[in-house]
Amino acid sequence: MNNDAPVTVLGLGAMGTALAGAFLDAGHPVTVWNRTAGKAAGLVARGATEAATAAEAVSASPLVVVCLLNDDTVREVLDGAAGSLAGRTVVNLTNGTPRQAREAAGWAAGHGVGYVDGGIMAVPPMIGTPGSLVFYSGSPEDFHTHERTLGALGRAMYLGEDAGRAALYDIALLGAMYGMFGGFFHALALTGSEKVPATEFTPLVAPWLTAMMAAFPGMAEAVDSGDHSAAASNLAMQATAYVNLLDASTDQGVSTELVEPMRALLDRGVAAGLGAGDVSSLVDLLRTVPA
Ligand code: FVH
Repeated sequence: MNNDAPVTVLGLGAMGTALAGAFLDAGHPVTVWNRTAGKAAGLVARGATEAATAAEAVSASPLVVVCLLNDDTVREVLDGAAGSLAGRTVVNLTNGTPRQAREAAGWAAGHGVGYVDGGIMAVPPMIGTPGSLVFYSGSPEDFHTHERTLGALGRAMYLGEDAGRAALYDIALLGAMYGMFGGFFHALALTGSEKVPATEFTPLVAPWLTAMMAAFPGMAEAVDSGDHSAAASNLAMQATAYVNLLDASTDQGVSTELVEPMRALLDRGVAAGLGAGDVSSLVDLLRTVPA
C-alpha cells in the first residue's frame, strides 16, 4: 500500500471531517459520505469525492473508515451498505464499548468483511499531528495491510487480535480523563467560593497532579502483584484526611457530588482492613461491586 491507496470515510462530523482531511493531506484519493448533505463541501474543494449513498462510498475503496456518533448509527449504516462491503476492510473509529466492538467484528465476519476497531485519543485539530494516538485491534491481516494509510491519522498502536481491546484502552483512558476533569472542576468550585479567580489558581494544578502521577508506576506494580504493603501515605490516613475535603466543601457551599464516591471507596477500604497499606488496593475493591 502506498499513498495512492483509496480510502472511504463514512461520517463527516467534526472527527470524520478531520480524518478525511488527514488522508487527503497524505495524498490518498478519498471518498466521503455523510447522512446529511452539505458537510462535504470543504473536503470536495480539497479533492475528495462525495458519494450519494454509503453503499456507493464503500464501493470506491478497499479501506472504509467509519466515524459516526455511536454504535447504533454504525450498525444502521453498515447494515445498509452490507451488500457492497464484502472483501473490504472496515476500520471503525466510532467511540464504543469492548462488547460492541466484538459484536461488530462478529457481524463483519458473517458478511465477509475484514474488521478492525479503533479508539482515537485525540481531538479533531490533533488528527494528523504527532500528538495524535489511535488504538487499533482486530484482524491483524487487515490492520497490517492498511497500517501505512492509517498512519496518516497519527501514531497507530495495534493492540492485538481481540477487536474489543482498543475500545477497552480508549474507555479506560477516558475514565482517567473524566476523573481528572472532576477533580479539577471541584478544585475550581472550592477556590471560586472565596472569589479566587480560576486563572490564578489553575497554574498550580498541573504541577501538583504531575508530582502525584510519579506514584503511578509503583501503584501499577502493586496492582499487578497484589502487594499493597509499601505505603508512603497509608489508606487509613487518607480516609481520615479526605473527610476534610467533604466538610470544607459543605462549609463553602460547594456540592460534594463529585467527591462523595471516593469517600465511600476509602471507607470500604478501611472496613476491609486495608488501612495500613497503599491506596492502590482500592483498584482491587473496584473489581467487586458492593452489595
Ligand atoms: N470530537 C472529539 O473530540 C472526539 C474525539 C475522540 C473520538 N470521538 C468519537 O468520534 C465519533 C464521531 O465524533 P464527532 O466529533 O465527529 O461527532 P459529531 O460531530 O457529532 O458527528 C456525528 C456524526 O455521526 C453522524 N450520524 C449521527 N446519527 C446518524 C445516523 N442515525 N445515521 C447516520 N449518521 C449519523 C452525523 O451525521 P449528520 O448528523 O451530519 O447527518 C455525523 O456525521 C464519536 O463516536 C465520538 O465519541 C470524537
